[in-house]
Amino acid sequence: MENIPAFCTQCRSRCGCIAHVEGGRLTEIVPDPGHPSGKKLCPKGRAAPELIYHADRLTHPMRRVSPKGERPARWERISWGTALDEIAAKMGAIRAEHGAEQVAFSVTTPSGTHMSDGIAWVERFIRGFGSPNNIYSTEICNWHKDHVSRLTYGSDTGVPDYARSDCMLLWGHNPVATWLARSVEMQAAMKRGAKLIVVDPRATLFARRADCWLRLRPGTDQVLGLGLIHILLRDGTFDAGFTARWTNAAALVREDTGDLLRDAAGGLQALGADGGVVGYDGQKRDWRGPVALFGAAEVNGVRCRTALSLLQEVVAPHDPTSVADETGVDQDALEQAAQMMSAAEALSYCAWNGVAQSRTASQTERAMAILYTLMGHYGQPGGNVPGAAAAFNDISGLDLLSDAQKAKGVGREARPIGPGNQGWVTARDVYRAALGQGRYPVRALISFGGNLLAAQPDADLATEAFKALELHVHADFFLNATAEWADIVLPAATSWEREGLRHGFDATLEGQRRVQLRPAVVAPIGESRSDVAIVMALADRLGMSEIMFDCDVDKGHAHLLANTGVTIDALRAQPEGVEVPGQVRVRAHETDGFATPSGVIEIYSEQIRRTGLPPLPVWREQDAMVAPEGYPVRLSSAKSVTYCHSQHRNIASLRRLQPNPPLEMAPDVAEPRGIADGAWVAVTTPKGRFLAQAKVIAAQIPGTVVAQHGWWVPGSADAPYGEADAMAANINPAMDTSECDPLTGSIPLRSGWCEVALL
Ligand SMILES: Nc1nc2c(c(=O)[nH]1)N[C@H]1C(S)=C(S)[C@@H](COP(=O)(O)OP(=O)(O)OC[C@H]3O[C@@H](n4cnc5c(=O)[nH]c(N)nc54)[C@H](O)[C@@H]3O)O[C@H]1N2
Ligand SMILES: Nc1nc2c(c(=O)[nH]1)N[C@H]1C(S)=C(S)[C@@H](COP(=O)(O)OP(=O)(O)OC[C@H]3O[C@@H](n4cnc5c(=O)[nH]c(N)nc54)[C@H](O)[C@@H]3O)O[C@H]1N2
Ligand code: SF4
Ligand SMILES: [Mo]
Repeated sequence: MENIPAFCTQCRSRCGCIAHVEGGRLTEIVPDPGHPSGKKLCPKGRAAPELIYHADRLTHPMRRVSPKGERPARWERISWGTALDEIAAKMGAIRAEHGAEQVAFSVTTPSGTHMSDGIAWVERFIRGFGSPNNIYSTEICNWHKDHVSRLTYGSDTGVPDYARSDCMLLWGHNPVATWLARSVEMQAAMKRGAKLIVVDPRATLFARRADCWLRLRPGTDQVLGLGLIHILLRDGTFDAGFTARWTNAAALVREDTGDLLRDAAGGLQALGADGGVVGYDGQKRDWRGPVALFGAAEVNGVRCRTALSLLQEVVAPHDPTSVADETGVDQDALEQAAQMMSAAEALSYCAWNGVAQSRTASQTERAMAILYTLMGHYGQPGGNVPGAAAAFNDISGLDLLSDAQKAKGVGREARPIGPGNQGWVTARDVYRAALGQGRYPVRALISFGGNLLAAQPDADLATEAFKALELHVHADFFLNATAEWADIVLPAATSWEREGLRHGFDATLEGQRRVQLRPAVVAPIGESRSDVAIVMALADRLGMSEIMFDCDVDKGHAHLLANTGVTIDALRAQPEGVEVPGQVRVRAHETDGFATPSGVIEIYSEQIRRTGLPPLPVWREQDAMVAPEGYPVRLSSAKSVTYCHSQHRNIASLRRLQPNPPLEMAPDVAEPRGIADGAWVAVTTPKGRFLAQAKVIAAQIPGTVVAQHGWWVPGSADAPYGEADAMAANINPAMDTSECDPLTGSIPLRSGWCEVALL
């Protein structure tokens, strides 16, 4: 038996492991406790052999020979040469005749699939080809925490330094199910005595163990954030020193224009402690004199107020009583959470999907970032620390996509500082363009995994769009619901069947020093090929070889590592990975400032204001959640440890753990409707309907149900739906997309309304 050091790429945790291989077959994976994220493995990671050797794996390229939409689709086997020649020829022709933007792409999420360490190459190919249209789910996944956060901090929310935290805030994120290595670190911190605050409508494991659980109604997080800021400002329990020095809180805002007041050289101007005006010294990274955080001044006849005074006005309506009314959070718990945060020596936080899927996701992210800023722990030991352990060169090719091409991205005109800047677009914008409702028609869709029909709403629009496409290609391990519509499907190799490079394992700051070149542990099944091999073969045919490092993966990786002192040969010699010299820098702002346009944390955001949106996270009347007539129950969703999105229902060991789609129900929803645990129910929204099996949970916030997305396979033996209506349990057709977050395009997958009835 061979023991091969590896890591699992199946989810965001990226757990270090040892692969046991016998006679060329993977038999099992076991934890590698010496690895920074290797202490535990979950059931779906351990199911790797079942995934690799699954009877339904795609093993050769195929062309659909039945009409689009006919089910089951009929296929003929084709050679890789034929498939690649045909795809490249069509892509090249569309680019030459109409422009690269008319070829759209979709890439499955690197946070919940093996795309995790293929993504840089696939994106390099897409951007190098010149298309600004890549459906990437980022606006409902990570864009808020990783990019909206930049509008405030100048960088992402950073890595929570749990090893040194004494208080952890976990907000709309459930690492027990979705990020095992992070969950392990948090539990270790709790054992050490660190306090925990959880913001979640559901009684997750961490919510039940928390020192303070803010059990809120789905979709009301922004109000909660503003309420916590209200208390800090009311009591003066924020970090006034950090806030004054490192943010634009004291900066004056002109009442006439809403711009920040600037001196002739464009420098910020703050309210001085003596009531005058104080300039900013960009060299020293400090104000030229003592500043006041609250107050007003008249400067050359213009009335100005400090940014923090304006924030105080924004949070004024959100006193604890009204926050409790809107969010359902207990008032004492709210006060307790504010008190715990202010008392913390080292406060870290993390937030994810629970706050990223609503019409107000961006301003929610802003409220959380401002709250955290006011506490003064960003970049501090035990707080959230941005940056990597070494300077890695980016090979994902953002530099290859010109501004002119980016400007052509679908939806870019509506959201100028949204994900379109990276060439990431929403599914529905692409569908509409394919149907001729955009600035130009999208003629082709090339997908690297993903399951648009199951993981995204608007399936009807999607299938109309698919019918209109001139070329539709899908590379995957399996023929999923979306792949059935493709003209050509390509068999993709799993990460166990190919090499993969990961730099930084970010459950801890120390783990960020680990770089690992994971070897292929087994040979590819059938004729399957890695996504990287597929894009290289297409790049070669499209004359893009030079920009793809001569289609030589090692050359690209050598460039990625060029500044780190680590070589590819060293990585090959040590498959368990090597540590790069250097550490993640704490308090980097003390020497470098923050990477915002002003160099300080931007509580007042001129970048957002320039797009016509509020520069402070004001909760507007139209943001309030109002139940549509006849749909009184709040509807959200959450993930389980068993599955990733629409995957894994075909893995027998996992399906046994969770045979049916659950609907977690608060007792006050279940009881009056006569719904008992285990009953099958229909959930109806103004948009559609889905089926699920009731799970009544005593501690869940009243008035709320929480579903699980990703079901699109025939029901198990006791399910009231079968082969013919396999999509009956899919929640996304019932999700409304008519309104979206104006900055990012996020949609209200967590803040819907429904009615529930016994089947
Ligand atoms: N097992 C597994 N792991 C995964 C994935 C997977 O599909 N399965 N997917 C990966 C990907 S792509 C991602 S993005 C991450 C996501 O990781 P998480 O963010 O942890 O994912 P979720 O469980 O969807 O949502 C987190 C929590 O939000 C809560 N929640 C629901 N509505 C609200 C709300 O309105 N407000 C608040 N505050 N909380 C709310 C849910 O109850 C849930 O506990 O997981 C990654 N890891
Ligand atoms: N209602 C609701 N909808 C949601 C969410 C929610 O919480 N609620 N979560 C959203 C989130 S956070 C995300 S990220 C999206 C995810 O949405 P998708 O990215 O569409 O993810 P999946 O549905 O899991 O589809 C993954 C497909 O890619 C294939 N695959 C896996 N790895 C690879 C690989 O390395 N290469 C190739 N070529 N194929 C591969 C799998 O076999 C599978 O068929 O869903 C979103 N949809
Ligand atoms: S938590 Fe499970 S699926 Fe995710 S990386 Fe670890 S073993 Fe793999
Ligand atoms: Mo995601």
